[in-house]
Amino acid sequence: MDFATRAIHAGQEPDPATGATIVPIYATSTFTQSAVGEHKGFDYSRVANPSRVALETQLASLEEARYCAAFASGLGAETAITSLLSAGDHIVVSDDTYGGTYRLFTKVLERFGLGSTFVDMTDLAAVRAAIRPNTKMFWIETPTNPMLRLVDIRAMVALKTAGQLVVVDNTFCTPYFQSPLALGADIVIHSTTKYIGGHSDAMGGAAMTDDAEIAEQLRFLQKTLGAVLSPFEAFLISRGAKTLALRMREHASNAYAIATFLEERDDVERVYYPGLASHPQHELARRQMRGNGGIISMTLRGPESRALDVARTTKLFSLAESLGGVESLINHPARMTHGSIPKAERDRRGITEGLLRLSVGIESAHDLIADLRQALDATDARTTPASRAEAAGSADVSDPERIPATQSQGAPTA
Ligand code: P1T
Repeated sequence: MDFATRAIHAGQEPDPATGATIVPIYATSTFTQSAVGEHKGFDYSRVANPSRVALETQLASLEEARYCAAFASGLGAETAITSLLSAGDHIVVSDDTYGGTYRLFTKVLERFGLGSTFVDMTDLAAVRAAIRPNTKMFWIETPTNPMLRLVDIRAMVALKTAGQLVVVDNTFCTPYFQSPLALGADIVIHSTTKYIGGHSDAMGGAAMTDDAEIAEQLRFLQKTLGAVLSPFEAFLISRGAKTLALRMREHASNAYAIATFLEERDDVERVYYPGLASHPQHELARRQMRGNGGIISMTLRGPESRALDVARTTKLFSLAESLGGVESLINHPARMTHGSIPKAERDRRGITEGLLRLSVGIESAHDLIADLRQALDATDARTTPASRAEAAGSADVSDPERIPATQSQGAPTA
């Protein structure tokens, strides 16, 4: 069956007790047993819950995986996957990852004796040089967050030897646009908070694999670490996932239109989007991905204050962390999503003060472009700092929809 059909039908059998067409929210922590050990396959919701199982079946089908385990967040899934390893093991990680992933690896796993080396995975020689005798895992984000660099999954799989696992974070592409397991990866991880849920109303994560032994270990870790998805969140994410195909097509076509618009502006120094011919790995994108997704980053000309001004001047693009919802978001990675990465590291990756990341929603592309145009024009790089401050200040008073300046200065929160 095709993707769009599986998205709606996989795991969604009518409820056996009532015939309810939509899988109910099984809001129960426990299940009554008829005798000790005699039950209908469920005994305690941390271990398994029918709403979660329905979602796991649906997501496994979308990723064309044999197994899926759902977690309370993307980081919950990451915690479980990295817990497959032991103290003394080593992970090679792509050096441009979500800031929270960087924080987990450097601030927590390191303390438990699980070392990691961050490396530019677009450079295979650098990856080879980073491999140690105790390397047990390659952790790949592709496209990377927020620089939209691509990692060649097949080439990475070719590097691995027995006993090593290749893990791919497929959050940005989703299974609609990229199939890491088919390219040889061992585990796919998702923040289902993003495109899979798709409506910015639920936190979740998932790990998929074709390997029965890994799946069994992940199930063990799911119930043992306890970062499980609630039945209500499972319902929301499952409902969102049913329209994943439709949404991804819209995200990608809107993003392409916006990336093209941005690339033509003199006051935008650089646009990062794998669908642009100017992207250094455009060929790899065409080979590895079936579409380019909805995330664009751009480096603006002018000082950091201009990027902050743009971020608070857009009206349809909400200034917020996260991505992948139907509504458009704008984010200043250096101060927000990637604030937990030290500045020197950020600068090395290109996460400068002038960088903005857009999560392009499924509103009208025409309206989104108009919104970006007015924000860029209002904060033109050629205006003086004084006139910018004046323009921003007066607009704050006159326009109730405008985000107050203080909100753009917040400490990294996620
Ligand atoms: O937020 P959570 O569901 O725990 O997912 C973590 C995560 C994992 N992988 C990728 C590629 C991600 O982008 C994220 C979360 N990212 C954001 C919140 C963000 O704004 O980039």
